[in-house]
Amino acid sequence: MTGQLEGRVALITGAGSGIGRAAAQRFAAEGCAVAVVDLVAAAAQDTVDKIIANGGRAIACPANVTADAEVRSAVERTVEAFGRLDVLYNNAGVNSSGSVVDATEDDWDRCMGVNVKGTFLCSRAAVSHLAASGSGAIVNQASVAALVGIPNFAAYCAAKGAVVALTRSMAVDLAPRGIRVNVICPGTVFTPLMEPLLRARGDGDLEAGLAKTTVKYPIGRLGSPEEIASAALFLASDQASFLTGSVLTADGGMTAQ
Ligand code: 1HS
Repeated sequence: MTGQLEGRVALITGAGSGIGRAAAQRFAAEGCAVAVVDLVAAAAQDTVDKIIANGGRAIACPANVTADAEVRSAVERTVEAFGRLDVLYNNAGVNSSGSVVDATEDDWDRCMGVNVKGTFLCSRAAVSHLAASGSGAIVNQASVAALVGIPNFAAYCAAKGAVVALTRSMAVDLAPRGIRVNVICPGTVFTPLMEPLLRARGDGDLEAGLAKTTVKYPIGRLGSPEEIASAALFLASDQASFLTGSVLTADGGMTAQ
């Protein structure tokens, strides 16, 4: 590893599993102290234990990203522990089920709450610290679902589209404070978030669902959490110093067709 985030501090939401955990581990390996935020305390602690076992620095901050008081507490704990905050990776997300015909209101509210309101609340709580760092960066997590219609995924498509629009809004508003804001649109990665969708797509057969999904990807496979973490690292680092308001697809060509 090359120390791309040496001396920096990052807060990563949804870092108890999947892409968030991979990013927490990668950022730590690049010299970054990491606040691991997750709804599930044990999952957050597990990520922290893995980082510390590899000689990195991390703390667990269990929090619900839709609850402002919990979000603010996680940010303040991070700054107390590590003295600063340079990077916010708004990775926490949930999917949805159903088309506009049959999606439920509860499903819609939960999906918009975690994906969109969570991004808003975490960003709002972090802005003053990111501005003070002098190298502040926010990385938001959207999806290819922000760019193309995915069947039976109405709320998720809408939520991720909103995250892209919010990213552009934040990029404009926060540039004068020295904070860059960019968004990743990952294609499908096999994570706990995706497993139910893939299983449903295969009528209960996960392998069949995976096969139906893989054919959508010109590169011939799904992504890995580590590949999305690499994209996040780039956007968080000084390597991306002229990027703000950018929408980075990391999707094996899925939206290039
Ligand atoms: C959940 C993730 O953001 C991907 S959206 C679904 C894309 S695909 O499986 O229909 O190619």
